[in-house]
Amino acid sequence: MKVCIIGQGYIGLPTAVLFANNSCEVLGVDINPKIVENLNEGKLHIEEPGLKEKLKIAIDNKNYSASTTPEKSDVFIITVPTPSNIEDLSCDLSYVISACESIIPYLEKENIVIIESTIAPMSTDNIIKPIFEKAGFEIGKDLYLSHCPERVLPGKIMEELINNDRIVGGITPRCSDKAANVYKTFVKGKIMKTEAKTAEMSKCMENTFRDVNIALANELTKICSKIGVNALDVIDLANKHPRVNIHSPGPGVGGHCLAIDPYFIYALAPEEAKMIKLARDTNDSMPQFVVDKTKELLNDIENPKIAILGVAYKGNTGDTRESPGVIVCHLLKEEGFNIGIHDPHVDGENYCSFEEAIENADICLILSDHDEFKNLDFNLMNENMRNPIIFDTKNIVENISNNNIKIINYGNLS
Ligand code: SAJ
Repeated sequence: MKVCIIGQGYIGLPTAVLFANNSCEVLGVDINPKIVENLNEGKLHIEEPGLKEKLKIAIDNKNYSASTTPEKSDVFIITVPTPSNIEDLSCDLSYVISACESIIPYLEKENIVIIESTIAPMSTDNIIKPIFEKAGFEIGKDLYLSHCPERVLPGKIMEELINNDRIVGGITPRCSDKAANVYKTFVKGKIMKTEAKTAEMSKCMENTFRDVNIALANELTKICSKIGVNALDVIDLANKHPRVNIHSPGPGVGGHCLAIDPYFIYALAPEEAKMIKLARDTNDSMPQFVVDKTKELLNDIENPKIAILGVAYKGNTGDTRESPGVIVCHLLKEEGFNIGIHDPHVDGENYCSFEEAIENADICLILSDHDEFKNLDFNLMNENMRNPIIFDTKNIVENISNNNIKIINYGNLS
């Protein structure tokens, strides 16, 4: 089976590598020539455990190559980004539409087309299907179109792509059958067949569920901070109830999924999607909450320096998309604070080493749950910080005994 995967990012590349290492001939297509050149040399532009080794195997076995243009294939899979439109927060399908148009010259009867990108409910029926019909195909008869949302967690993509259950939403039942057969190549989880629109809504709702529950934990933190209750103890104790699972509060919600997908639903039914919108607003308010609390902790220190540890939205990755850490830095800079930013997973001219960040700092603000921050060098911090205070918004710092450092987290913030 020849598989052409349009978009070689966080999802497209790992998916391409898995097909290639399961006896398929795979062409990974990306519009960025630099990414294509690097991939053909086995060089990655994303960080994902296990991916580099598996890409090397695929290239060595000549089962994977990258290109800027598609080729004739049996299966076409679209894995391009779907941002939200700035004006009405609806789902911006422009990349998906141009990816669909780019494969039309290479499409043949009996081909299978799968959209993996997260898209708003009804997009496959109302927008994507007509693109292929206009090109002369009859969906379900001579071209098989489905929406099969990816559901994997960055950092665990290589195992989750194989083991997670998979939703396959066809335009017709035959489309679902065809797509299900494609995924059987490497998926060990259950493959659940449904309609395209149900698959779209399920995917958007999975991420909305998490966003709303994180908002509840963040709201709890704000309430507890106001009335002097330990929010982290409350969560710990409440979660001992067999049917309660309060999520973890933090500096906000980042990434390309939870912070965006709820708006796809909201934009379709703003009058009804009240809780969904409120949760988004609550989570978006967290960076400012962190800034306000940081200012309170700094009290009256003149010209304070703030050390920022972590800007990635997710622990142990260098992913800064929609990251609350980046927003906190931006807000602090806007207010004229002197900040030193360190993230062991992110490079760039705005970042410095841990030592430089903490040098003469008056507070150390932890905004990502990287493993490196679990056991910080307290001696070094004691010697080099002007005021040894840590504000741990991710509740990650361990080993608090034997030091003079004051550790503030969402459990003792009032
Ligand atoms: N976060 C909290 N509190 C929590 C959990 C997460 O504040 O209790 C924050 C994180 O710090 C981060 C953000 O939420 O800023 C999102 O992180 P995440 O790790 O939960 O999720 P993503 O965006 O990396 O991946 C999600 C996953 N969806 C679900 O868990 C329902 C993943 O399975 C999806 O494949 C992915 O979205 C996607 O592509 O849609």
